Amino acid sequence: MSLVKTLITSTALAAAMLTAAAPAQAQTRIALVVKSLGNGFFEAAAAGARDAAEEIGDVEIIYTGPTEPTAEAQIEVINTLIAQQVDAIAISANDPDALVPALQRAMDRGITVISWDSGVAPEGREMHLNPSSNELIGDTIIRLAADHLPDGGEVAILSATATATNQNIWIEEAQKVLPNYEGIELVDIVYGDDLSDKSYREAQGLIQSYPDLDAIIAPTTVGIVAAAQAVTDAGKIGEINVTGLALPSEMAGHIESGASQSFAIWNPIDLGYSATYIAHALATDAATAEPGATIGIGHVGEVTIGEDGQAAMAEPFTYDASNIDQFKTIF
Ligand code: RAM
Repeated sequence: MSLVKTLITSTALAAAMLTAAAPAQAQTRIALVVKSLGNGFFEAAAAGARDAAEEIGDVEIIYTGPTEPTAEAQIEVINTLIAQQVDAIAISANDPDALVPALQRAMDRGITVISWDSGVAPEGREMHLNPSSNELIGDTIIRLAADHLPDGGEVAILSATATATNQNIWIEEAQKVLPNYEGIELVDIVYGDDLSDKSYREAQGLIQSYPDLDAIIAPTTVGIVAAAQAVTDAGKIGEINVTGLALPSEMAGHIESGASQSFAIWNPIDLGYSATYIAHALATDAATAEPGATIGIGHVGEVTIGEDGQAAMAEPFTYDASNIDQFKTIF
């Protein structure tokens, strides 16, 4: 690109020749497939994807996903995208294995497939982009609860779907580090399926089943808001701290009320932006998804693919009453 620019500015003749010789650049159609539509986290990621598309130029973003977060519904979406002959599919998966046959069909037809946020098993994608290190996220969600329980206490996890790759890995990592947090007891893990009403009912169930519960940890932006509302409605603010992963825009009120002391998240806009840069680089053969390959991701920098076919972005950032106002208008 910069070489082309230099030539163009060097002489008018070269510019004319270049213009005449350059073939029309084909548009790259990248489908950003999310777990479900209507989730603010994915809408923020889609905004990042559109930013990337605008910067790269000649990229069309097809933001799509099912209304409910199930693998079956995502398979239908994938089949439609195969029929539309998109150039790339960048998916946040509702199940690591169930999507593999459909995504393999896509790859057989020359479609670039990557997963981001919530991964697909290696045979169903070219690479996976993690928002951060899984170990770090697992440790962070326990630490957020433990920070406010100096004498220990009972905590329960309210997750997304039982098959979500990302939440399941984070919970596994959280359980590994639990012994490092003296006195913190994990009493239950329940699933709200990233649906507000089901998450609310599951949080109510936890509140009723565990009268001494000290914290609900929801590693999902949908679950955490529902849990904070359930704690508020049960009159348990100050008794049960709701924490986990959330969007500042969706949790500002619950930080203000005290239903949540703090929570963490990475930048979802940057995540969608980066997934788009990677999908574009692979779809246009500007990069290959091999271990050790480094792929440029615009203003975010670059990522290097590890031996396991995965790359990771930034550390999660913690939000609380001291900084939420700065971020609640961004995502
Ligand atoms: C929800 C989704 C998403 C997850 C975030 C933290 O929006 O489950 O996959 O990364 O929460």
